[in-house]
Amino acid sequence: MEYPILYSFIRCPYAMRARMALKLTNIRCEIREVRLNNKPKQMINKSPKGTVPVLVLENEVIDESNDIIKWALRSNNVFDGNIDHNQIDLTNRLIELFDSKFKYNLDRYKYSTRYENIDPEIHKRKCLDILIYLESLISKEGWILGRKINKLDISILPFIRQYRIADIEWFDKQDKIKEIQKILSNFLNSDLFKDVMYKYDVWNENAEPQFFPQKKLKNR
Ligand SMILES: N[C@@H](CCC(=O)N[C@@H](CS)C(=O)NCC(=O)O)C(=O)O
Repeated sequence: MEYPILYSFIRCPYAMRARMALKLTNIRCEIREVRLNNKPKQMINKSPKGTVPVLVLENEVIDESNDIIKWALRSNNVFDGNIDHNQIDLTNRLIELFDSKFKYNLDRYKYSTRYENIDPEIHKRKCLDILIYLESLISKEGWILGRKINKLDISILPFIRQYRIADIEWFDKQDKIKEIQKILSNFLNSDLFKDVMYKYDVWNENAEPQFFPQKKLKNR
């Protein structure tokens, strides 16, 4: 197997964070763009739980986005030195907060018709409260906790992006999350984000392999 295989879906925030980690660590993959309503059997054979992203290695299948990030950083920890050691705990706690509480409320706000007896406005507000808390921790140096991009940025900005998309005009007017608006806007305009949002054809077993990242890499 020359390259790892990444099953991915362009708009999935978990797949986005995995693609960013692979891009930043300069790891090239064969990318298989999937649709969630038509998952390829090859993916399900490797990971029966049926979520993306899935990274298939020679002797291992990694099907949790946080584990893909961990694996990518093991070979090339590009974030080392980007934050103070005492911020590592905070980073992990914030990722956990977004993966659990923020995501829970985001789903009930954004996809409210999928749930019974809920008020999307309550969940919109709960997400905003989490963002106001995050705002109080922001470094004002460019990224969430410092001058350089970090695991926290790639892990949670895709979810904040989704929250914004649900009501862009409203989000952009919120004056208690001004730093988050700035960071998100820089993120959406970054080359990194553009590269990970490159539109690949949906994979099928007869198609020519497609590779991620698109651009030729320097070190591999
Ligand atoms: N905990 C998983 C969650 C991944 C996840 O839930 N991905 C969604 C797409 S954003 C998915 O594949 N859902 C399956 C489906 O909708 O059928 C991870 O971090 O990788």
